[in-house]
Amino acid sequence: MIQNVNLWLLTALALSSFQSAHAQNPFITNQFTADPTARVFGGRVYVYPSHDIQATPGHGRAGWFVMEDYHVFSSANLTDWTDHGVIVTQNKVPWVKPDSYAMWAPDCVQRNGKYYFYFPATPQDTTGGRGFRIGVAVADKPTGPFVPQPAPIANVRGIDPNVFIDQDGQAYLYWSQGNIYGAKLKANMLELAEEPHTLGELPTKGLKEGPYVFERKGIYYLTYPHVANKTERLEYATSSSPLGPFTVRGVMMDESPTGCWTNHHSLLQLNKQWYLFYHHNDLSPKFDKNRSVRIDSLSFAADGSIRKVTPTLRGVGLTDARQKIQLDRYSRLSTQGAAIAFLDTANTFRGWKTVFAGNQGWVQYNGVAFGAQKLKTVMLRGMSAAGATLQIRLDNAAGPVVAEITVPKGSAWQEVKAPMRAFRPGTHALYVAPKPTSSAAAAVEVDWVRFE
Ligand code: FUB
Repeated sequence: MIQNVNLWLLTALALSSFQSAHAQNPFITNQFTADPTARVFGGRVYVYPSHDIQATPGHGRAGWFVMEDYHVFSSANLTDWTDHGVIVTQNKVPWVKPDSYAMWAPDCVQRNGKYYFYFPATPQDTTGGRGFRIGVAVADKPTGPFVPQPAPIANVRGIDPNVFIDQDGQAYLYWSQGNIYGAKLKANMLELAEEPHTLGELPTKGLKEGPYVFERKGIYYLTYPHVANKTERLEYATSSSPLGPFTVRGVMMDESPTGCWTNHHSLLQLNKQWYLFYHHNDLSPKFDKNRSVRIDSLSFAADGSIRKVTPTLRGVGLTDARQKIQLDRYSRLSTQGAAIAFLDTANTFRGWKTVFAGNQGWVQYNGVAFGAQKLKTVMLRGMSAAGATLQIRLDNAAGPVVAEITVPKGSAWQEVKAPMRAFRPGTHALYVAPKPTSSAAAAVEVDWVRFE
């Protein structure tokens, strides 16, 4: 089915500069990112993730999470993302142990024109006990500069801060440390207004962490990763009040089929569509502590229950036909004759390719915006040892062939072009497959396709 698109996305796409095309999952590919908290400030989406890095001698613990700073990313359309750079770093927070590399999952909220960034870290001063504390940094803009408070929040020990501001203006801080805790915040957003509550109606077996609370139609949703079996899955509970009592409702996202041990999420509603931001280890399949953030659409049933989200590579939003369309972030892929591989296994940040092995393979990529202005040419980056011709159809296997494009014989990547046979305005899926031949089609690899 063609990607669900709303008018807002179409407008935003039309207005955007199309400088980059990262609508697909993962949507940040210039670094490892995890634990995404997404917020809308002034009509723009901001994502505050953790920033995983690799341990090097003397910098972080090998085989574990290594995080020294936070970046913030923003987008007007969930398709084109801007990295605004580092906003908080472990060496510049007065209370944080500078070589702890433990800047775990953060959150950021806006209140009275100020932006409050909440983050967990290891303190220098452990006289009150070992373990994580939670601090705040304050800015006038969502991208900073953020000024860290001199000390962590009193009476809070743990990780994964999340702040919810109710419609009556009361703000609540949630966090985890074995259990999930919550407490009212003072109006200054920097101190607890009461003793922490343990949100005790949640599962007692298996780790719970990463709370994210929101309200919809008078129902308060407490969502959290929980290890019910082997790895974390995303679950939720509901209540008629922000601090419970909560009733466990079910699973929003199953355990990762590929074994990424953590998951961590946030939810966002934008122009009537809900989205789930979460993470997976796409760019580091062999080491699940180098993660990457993803987005997929989410919906509610009439009774307020959350429909389970199936993770996709395609993600959300439209892809402009004039941008490089990464078919490897597919909507559908044939079970035989087509596969996805890294372009360069030594540098996964270079992305993926689609590998067609014969006549049976095909790939479908939904939500390509062709616009109204006629496009005449298809460009493709491909490689084929024996040479091969691909057919590009619109919508599905039965759709019209809009181009046939030949990748000449060769052992290097080539950018080839072909005329478009037909132009259909609007939004379509692309369906790409080797041109049927009487003998087995030669293998061909595709990095991207675009139109001009
Ligand atoms: O990113 C470090 C930790 O992994 C987070 O704080 C947890 O929620 C889990 O995602």
